[in-house]
Amino acid sequence: VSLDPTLLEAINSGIRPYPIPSGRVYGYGTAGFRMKANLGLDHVVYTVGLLAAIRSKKRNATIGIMITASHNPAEDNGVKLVDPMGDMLEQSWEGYATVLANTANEDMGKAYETLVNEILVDEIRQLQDRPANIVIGRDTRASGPTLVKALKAALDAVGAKYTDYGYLTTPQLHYMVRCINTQNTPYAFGEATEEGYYKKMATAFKTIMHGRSIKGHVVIDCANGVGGPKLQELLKYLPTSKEGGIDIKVLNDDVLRPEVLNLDCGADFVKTRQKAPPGSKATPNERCCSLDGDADRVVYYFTDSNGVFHLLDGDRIATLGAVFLAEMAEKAGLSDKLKIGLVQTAYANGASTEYVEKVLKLPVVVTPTGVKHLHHAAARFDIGVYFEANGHGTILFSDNATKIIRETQPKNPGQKHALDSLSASIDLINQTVGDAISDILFAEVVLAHKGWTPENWLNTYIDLPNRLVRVEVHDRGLFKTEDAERKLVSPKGAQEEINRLVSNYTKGRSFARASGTEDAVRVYAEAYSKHEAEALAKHVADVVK
Ligand code: NG1
Ligand code: ZN
Repeated sequence: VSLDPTLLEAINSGIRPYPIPSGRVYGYGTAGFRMKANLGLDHVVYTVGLLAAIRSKKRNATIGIMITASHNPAEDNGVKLVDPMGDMLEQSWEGYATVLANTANEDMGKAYETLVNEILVDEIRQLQDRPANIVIGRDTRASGPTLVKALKAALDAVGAKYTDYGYLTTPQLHYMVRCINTQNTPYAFGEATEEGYYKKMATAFKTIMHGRSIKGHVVIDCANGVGGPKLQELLKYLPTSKEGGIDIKVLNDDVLRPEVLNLDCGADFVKTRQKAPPGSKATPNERCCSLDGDADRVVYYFTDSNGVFHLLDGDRIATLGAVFLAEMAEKAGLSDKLKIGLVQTAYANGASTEYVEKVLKLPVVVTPTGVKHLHHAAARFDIGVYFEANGHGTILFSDNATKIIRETQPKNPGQKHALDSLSASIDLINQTVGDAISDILFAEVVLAHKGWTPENWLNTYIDLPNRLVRVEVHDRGLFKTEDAERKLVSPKGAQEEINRLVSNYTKGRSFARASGTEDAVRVYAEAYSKHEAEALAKHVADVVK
């Protein structure tokens, strides 16, 4: 089918100010498109607008577009699409996004027509006339407004309707998309406003707290990103510590100087450098956490009375959540009805896996790296807890679990409290995607419930010493894996070498895989002692080089 020539001309003229700088090639990866903002990202964003319109027509639903580069430096930016239920763009569409992004300006109208014909093939005539609805959010990067302008030019060219929410955290945008698409259904997710988001969370928080109080306070490093102002906003809806709420000290919430975003602070800094941000004045045993630039990742940490730094990473947040939900399910008398499980990647510390399987007696599933893989695996449980070690994750409740939890009639006050807590957890946790702010509230509730200090939390199990190294190789494409990236099938013989090395170490485990985000191979090793973990990592790195 040929599209109206004036439409094709509108697409071509809209993109005229945004050519591809020569020699640039773009790819829609794990985190959408992400790069230095001045290397043609406006061109890419325009094409994402076109694809979002097609996706909206195809799914007959509102689609989200988030402009962010998460934990990357301030001069980077990026763009990703959010599907109707608030999840990430269906993988099979990543190829379309890549094709459009790499199309030269003068061919854009034609490329749009080709995609419309390919994607909307069955019902092309009705679908063409369907409205396209898009919602837009962005983080606080300086390049944001120009990129949104390019995006709106694309949406205007194809006549899509859109709502620009301005600054939002990534998980807030995912929340909005899901709210809009579930309105007036039995699965209504909430009110599609920022206020709706804060109210939903605050109400759930109060229900689970149920007379308990949170000891001390928590220092939250917002990476000088969008999480700062949004957290300040949420505080207006939460009970204060005097009212049995939570005493939050906000750190690094300067969004007026965009250049300080993620600079010497934030979740990635703390996780990779294994230390508190320099600006932190935390006292011993004080609970601290760090968000990343778009507030979809969080790690906890504290310094003990001997001045030793301890990280409580995604593995820890996952086990903390699992402990609480399993206990509540049991108290609610639902242990047999609700299948609770954890999803990890190969990077999860072996001690955490052993703790979940042997102590909590819950199943663990391992998937390849990348949140979309974990998310899908978690959706197979009634309550599926997933976190990457770097702090990105959430908890999913199946429709079946939600129904059982909300419809079971309690027989005593204990059971009622457990059911109310489970029910409130469904609302407190942002099920669409990892949400640092929601994860923190949930972790705080669980700590209060257990009466745990960060030290108690740390002592639930002892991490195996480990080492992650980045190895530059000639061609990372040679490194092919199976078994959730834990075994190399290529290059030939490499895995046998690794197995031989691992067998020399007590509690040894190691694997090598090509990074999906950098041009390198990552080698992970853990063993009984720090010395052994380091030696094993070094030897496996030598095999890979
Ligand atoms: P790669 O570069 O594929 O290892 C990294 C992180 C992932 C994930 C993605 C971003 C490690 C070892 N890997 O992936 O956990 O966060 O970036 O989507 O931290
Ligand atoms: Zn992020």
